[in-house]
Amino acid sequence: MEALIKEAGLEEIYHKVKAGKRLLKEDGIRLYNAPLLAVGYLANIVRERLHGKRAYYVYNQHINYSNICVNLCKFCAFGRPKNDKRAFVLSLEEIEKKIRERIREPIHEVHIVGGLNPDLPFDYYLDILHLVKKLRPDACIKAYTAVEIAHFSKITGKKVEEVLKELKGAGLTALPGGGAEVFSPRVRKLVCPKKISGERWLEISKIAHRLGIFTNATLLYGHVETIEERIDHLLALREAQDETGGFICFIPLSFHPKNTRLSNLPGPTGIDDLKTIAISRLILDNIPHIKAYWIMLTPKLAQISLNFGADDLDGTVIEEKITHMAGAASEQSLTRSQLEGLIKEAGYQPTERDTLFRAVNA
Ligand code: V47
Repeated sequence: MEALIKEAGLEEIYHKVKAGKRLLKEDGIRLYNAPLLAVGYLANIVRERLHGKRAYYVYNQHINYSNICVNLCKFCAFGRPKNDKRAFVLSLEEIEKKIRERIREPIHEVHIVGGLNPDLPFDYYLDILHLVKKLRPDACIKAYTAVEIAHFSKITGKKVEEVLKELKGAGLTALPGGGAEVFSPRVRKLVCPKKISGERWLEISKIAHRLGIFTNATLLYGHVETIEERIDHLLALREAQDETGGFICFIPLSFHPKNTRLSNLPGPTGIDDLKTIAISRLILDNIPHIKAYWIMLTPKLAQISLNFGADDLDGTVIEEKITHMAGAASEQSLTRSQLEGLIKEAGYQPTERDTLFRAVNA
């Protein structure tokens, strides 16, 4: 056993990790109080057991169709009320233009999300999928978080099952993991009181899984939540995953305070970012992939995360709004060779993938 595990007093957790045994809530809290390198060492055991030397990325494009939102969460710098002068809605023609501008690029995923717009009809969302499918028949479409799905169900009066079936029929591949925030009702009351509950978010994800739609999951950390609330969030995801097996990837989202109504908060430190990635890898023993989202972490920290439990860097991205409106200093896009360079330098083999983590040949 490494001296750093002994020095950190993590022998018991080390033995569990080595034996593939499930960690408990106390273990998670313990790990948050342990030295970073010891936690990273443990997470790397699991990361390499699952993925060996592979590290994934996707050639993708983001489309944010509207920033008009009725929830207006305190941590969000993207959402606007509909009468705000910076409010926007993309027409189908504008979306078509964005897709066509990149049509010669080998994009394997189109990631589509937006605010909860009170005026757009459900057909608009179906039409986006039809359009993207028509223009890019071979790309996966990862669109509409569980929060948007709840909104579609509300505006149509249709059951979540029905909404999801129609979206799937129109070309949807998977749901992105946004909107989970922190499941704790205390935290939601403080930072996103109008958003669906954590229980509802989990329920909608599980309904998607039962319909054969895979989904991602997130945790927005580094604002008003406690360490215990973070661990409880991870445990709730692990329990849901035991039931359905439908989560593909977990993405810890590092809070960016700028231009939000929580701009008085400092946001997470680098140590906190890396520990959260590592502890997510260790607690979420049943979710295959952990993403270091470089847009939020910066490419530098995302690269280091590959040695701390993460196995995926997300992708090329191209025009991201949600984090950049909240002050992210990272680039709008990275090229395939930049992503591959980051991965190789961290000691891993770049593996280009699609939304479902199937390897693609460039
Ligand atoms: O739902 C909003 C969060 C999410 C801020 O599934 C913020 O592959 C930090 O979910 N600081 C959107 N985070 C991003 C997201 C995502 C990104 C990349 C890949 C995938 C995937 C999902 O970002 C929102 C919210 O939870 N968020 N504001 C902020 N100021």
